[in-house]
Amino acid sequence: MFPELRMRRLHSVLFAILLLGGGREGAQAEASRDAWLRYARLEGAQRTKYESLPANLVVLGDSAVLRSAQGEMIRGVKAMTGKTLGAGKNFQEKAIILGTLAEIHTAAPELVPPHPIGPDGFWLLTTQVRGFDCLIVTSPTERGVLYGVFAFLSKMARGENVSPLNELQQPYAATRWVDQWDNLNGTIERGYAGPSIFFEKGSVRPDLTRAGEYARLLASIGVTGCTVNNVNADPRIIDDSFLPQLARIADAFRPWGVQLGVSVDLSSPKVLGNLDSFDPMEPPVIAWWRTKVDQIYRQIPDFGGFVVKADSEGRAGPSSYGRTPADAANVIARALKPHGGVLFYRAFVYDHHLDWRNLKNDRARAAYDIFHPLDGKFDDNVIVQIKYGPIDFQAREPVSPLFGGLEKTNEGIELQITQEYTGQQRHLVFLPTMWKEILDFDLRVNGERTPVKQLVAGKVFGRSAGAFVGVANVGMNENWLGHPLALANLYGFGRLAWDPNLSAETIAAEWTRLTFADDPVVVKTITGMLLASWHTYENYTGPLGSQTLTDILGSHYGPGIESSERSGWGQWHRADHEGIGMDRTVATGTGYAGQYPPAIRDLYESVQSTPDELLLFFHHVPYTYRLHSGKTVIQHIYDSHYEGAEEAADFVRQWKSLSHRVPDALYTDVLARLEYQAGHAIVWRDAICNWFLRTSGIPDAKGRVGNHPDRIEAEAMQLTGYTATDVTPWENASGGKGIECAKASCDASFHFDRAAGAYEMDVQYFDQNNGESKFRVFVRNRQVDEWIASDHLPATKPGGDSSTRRRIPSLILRPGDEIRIEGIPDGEEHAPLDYVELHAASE
Ligand code: GCV
Repeated sequence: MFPELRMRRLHSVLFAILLLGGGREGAQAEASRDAWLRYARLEGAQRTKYESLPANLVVLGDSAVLRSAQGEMIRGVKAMTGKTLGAGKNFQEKAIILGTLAEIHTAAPELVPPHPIGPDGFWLLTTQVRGFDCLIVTSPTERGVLYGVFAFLSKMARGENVSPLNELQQPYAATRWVDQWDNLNGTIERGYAGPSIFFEKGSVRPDLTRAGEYARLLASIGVTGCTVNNVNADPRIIDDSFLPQLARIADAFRPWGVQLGVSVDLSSPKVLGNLDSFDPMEPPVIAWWRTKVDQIYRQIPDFGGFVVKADSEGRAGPSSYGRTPADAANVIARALKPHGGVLFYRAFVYDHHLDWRNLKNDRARAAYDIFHPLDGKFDDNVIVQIKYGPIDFQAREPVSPLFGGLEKTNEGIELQITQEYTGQQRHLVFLPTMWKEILDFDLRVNGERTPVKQLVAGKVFGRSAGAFVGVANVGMNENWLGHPLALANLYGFGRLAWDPNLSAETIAAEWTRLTFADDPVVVKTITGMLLASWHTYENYTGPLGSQTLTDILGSHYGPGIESSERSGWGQWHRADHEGIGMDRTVATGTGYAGQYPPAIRDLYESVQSTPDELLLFFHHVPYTYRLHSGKTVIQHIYDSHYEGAEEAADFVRQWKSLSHRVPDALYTDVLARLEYQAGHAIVWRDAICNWFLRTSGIPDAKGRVGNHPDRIEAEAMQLTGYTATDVTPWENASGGKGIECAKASCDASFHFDRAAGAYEMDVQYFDQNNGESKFRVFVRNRQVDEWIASDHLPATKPGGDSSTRRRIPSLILRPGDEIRIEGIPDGEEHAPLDYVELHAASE
């Protein structure tokens, strides 16, 4: 190869690698493990605002948590203002004072909060004590003092006035936990940001730095506990030999007031304890749990408790012995009780071998059918942990009726921070917007106003506990969740658990300010993108409450419309040639609507009153059914998918307006992800629209579906070495086909036949994770681009998961020009191509 050509290729490969993800290391470093705790240096007037802040810090008491509070205050003030706080004397000079209410009261009895403060609540107060100006951060608990410090620093970082200050905050729900689905081998079920920060190769990691850093992040948003292992639990997690290792994680959490929890397998007494059974009512089993729990508390005195997934997706459960979830939960809860531990029993219990032919069968009914009759039978240190919807973290579901079905039982809501069904952190989806709708939904229990947030916080029925649980699945990636903007979901979860009355907009703006800067353009643009993103994703992935039309049998990522049908998993949408939707009415369907209190049952029972966005969750209707919007169902499907894809493309344009306003590496990282998302939104759009066009036989009134005049199918090109292959399911490739190369290299070419000019060319190809094919593009035999298909999409074959695009921004083309794509396969990936699309460059 000529040196000049080699250099050019090297440059273009480097560029390609940068775009495809190789450049993300630097970007992630910049996004930083500090996430929203960057404490960026304040400039000018912003800094002057805090000049009167006392220069000394007094800490009343000594404990690991108070030392964290002290260290955080020093770190934050120094980073933002440059000022190093000195150690002050107790109420003998102007100072910042940190301490519990009891300590403050001893030193200054006149300081009495305006209202009583509960545990974890805090009071921020600027006042004079013995003639000295003081800033007091206090709480009944040391953890609350730490939360107060974080709240104070957040105010500074967002440029809020902190003098005068008299603010009392109280968490809405007493229990605010995150769950991690980490396996002991270091992988994470439904984790999209690298390996576990806790485990590797069957043990706890020797270096738990990240676990400590995670606890700091959790504390900053008021999260009190973290369950570190998968709910599909490996029994070894509580094996005698493992407990000292767990104790190390608890040590890393403790300074931040985060309690350790673990998921346990109900068969543990049999598997670990060599008992004949794990029947929760058998005395040896009861004794086994008691001994095991006592042993745990000897090593981890502040252990938080267990999570149990049982009789669900193949997990062992009490049904094996004809026992109920309450029987199983109470036995373990009674072992935890003397130590103050909590048992989270998941209501995600269902039969995944349902007969799909029976139109009365309905997985959505399961949680209520099983748990409602047990109301009042659970001990008071059990929390029934309920997923927000009756199915499984879909982009749109009604709220679970079980929230209203437990009056004498503690309950908690399970939200999913990790984006399993919402784009797996490759798509931008800000989930607090959805969570707000769920939490604010008024279930009208007993005919009263009973929003979900009040029910799950235990406020409606005066329960002793209530909980918000978020499945986070952070990993070793520098920025914890993979997509830099996905951190807004972790932040948003904590903020809503603390105060579900905050608006999604407030949370988005707060997070943006803390993470990026106070530049109004940045805040407005990113906040706007975040707030739009859930609807955008819903628009291009699944219509009208029919659930995310993804591959439910595999990755849960790309389109897989029929994967949910004709199987026992019960995520049916029942689309056929005439119509779509599950009839869940009492009158003619599965009766699910009847699980809601009367006002809500009536809302969903009637097709007329069911809101459009949930129509297909509750009713089977013809494609020609007219929505409240005036559109037919089929036209809505077409329009919403085109709108969604356009909105995703617009995110790219919006982000580009921030070039030079956010750090370069971060800018590049997010841009590459948004460009990928815009391309994948088209894959989704086309798969769903084409499938419904073929199934319904009703054309798109706007003529778009199935018509792609700018597209040249790969299988229609002149092929040298390449052969056309069918893609399954057919709708996941344009024209149902792609091309693959079974040789060392192959060519696909065509002649340009449009007006001369500058064009943007999209090459749609398939990037599998079992090879790294190379592609080169030539125009008139001159190479114009090359790249390596080295992304790690969840796919080993051409299809909707692997389909991705390469955009070549500007090509000068003349009629008759030959455009040739050379594919060089690698491993199991046969340089697969789908199509090429050309748009005038100005479009
Ligand atoms: C941890 C869904 C997910 C599973 C998950 C399960 C659960 O089915 O796909 O990965 O298992 O929910 O919440 O238990």
